[in-house]
Amino acid sequence: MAKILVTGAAGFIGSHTTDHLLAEGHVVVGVDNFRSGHRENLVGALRSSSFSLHEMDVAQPGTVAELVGRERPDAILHLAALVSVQESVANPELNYSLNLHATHLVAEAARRHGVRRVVFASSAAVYGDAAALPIRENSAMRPVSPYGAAKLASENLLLGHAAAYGFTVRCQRFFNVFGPRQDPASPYSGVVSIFARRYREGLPVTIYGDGRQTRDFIAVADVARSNALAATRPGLASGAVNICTGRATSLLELAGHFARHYGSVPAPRHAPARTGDVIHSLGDPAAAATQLGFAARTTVAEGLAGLFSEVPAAVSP
Ligand code: UD2
Repeated sequence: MAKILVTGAAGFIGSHTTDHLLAEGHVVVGVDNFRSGHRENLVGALRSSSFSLHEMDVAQPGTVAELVGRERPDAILHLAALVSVQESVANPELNYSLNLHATHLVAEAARRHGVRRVVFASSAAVYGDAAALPIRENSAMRPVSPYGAAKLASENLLLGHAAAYGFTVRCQRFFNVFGPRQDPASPYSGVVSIFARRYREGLPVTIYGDGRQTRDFIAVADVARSNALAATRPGLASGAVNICTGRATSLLELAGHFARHYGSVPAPRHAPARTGDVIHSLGDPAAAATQLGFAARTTVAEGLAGLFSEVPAAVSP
């Protein structure tokens, strides 16, 4: 069993990953500053004697390095981030602090204290507008936002460090992750979390554009499993893989799943397409299968059914 330091442990992906690692019997050292994470996401983990939680900001020099020196983890799973593409456009400086400078501090902590492996939360945003689908890892990388640029720069920073100082880096290029605990609070939250809240409240959703745009939606339980594999699977070389399903779902199909479950909710409204919105995003999952032994198991319908069972379907009459 391994000891894994997870940054962003109280976040959406971080808390599911923490739960998964604990269930597999690993020891987890969690780090979060609760900027976008929530302590409630860790209620299960906090009951485990194999889990400790440290409130700190990974973007503050010295903090992670000091903790890594004390805890000596086998691997670091660096998931702490500014998660909104739109927020990165509005505040590029904060984006580079959280999504690039913090990565440099994590890489340095790994180097100084001899951590053998770093797993990084990268994104399909490194590709930008892909010319051809499905997107493969050797597709052109042309980020179209400060968010995508910082994720790509972080990948390169980590890969350079890993090669120079002899540790392994695994970059996980997440596609559209959805599931329980995804926070719908911001207008830029993930579309599934926004739809879930609106349908639950009996309110119409807004579809930007004609709704024919497609995404590769992957359930957070699958993403957590892929992170555990990247952190603990023996013998991995450094590299980057898509974490996706290889299946496309349009926004109209997505709304259809909700409408079938919630019945009498008003039909979606349409609004102009968002500036910079990618029309089609679909990943090729083959490299993750070869390198990590990972394949997503949950379909969109199954993942949504899990979400629906968490919340009452009844809407006020
Ligand atoms: C996702 C990731 C982002 C980045 C990117 C990579 C989320 C939240 N964001 O951005 O971090 O990795 O992929 O390219 O997972 N939409 C509506 N109505 C709504 C909200 C959204 O129609 O109320 C549309 C939106 O215009 C887009 C699609 O739904 O066409 C997905 O939007 P999103 O914000 O969930 O995710 P995306 O693909 O922009």
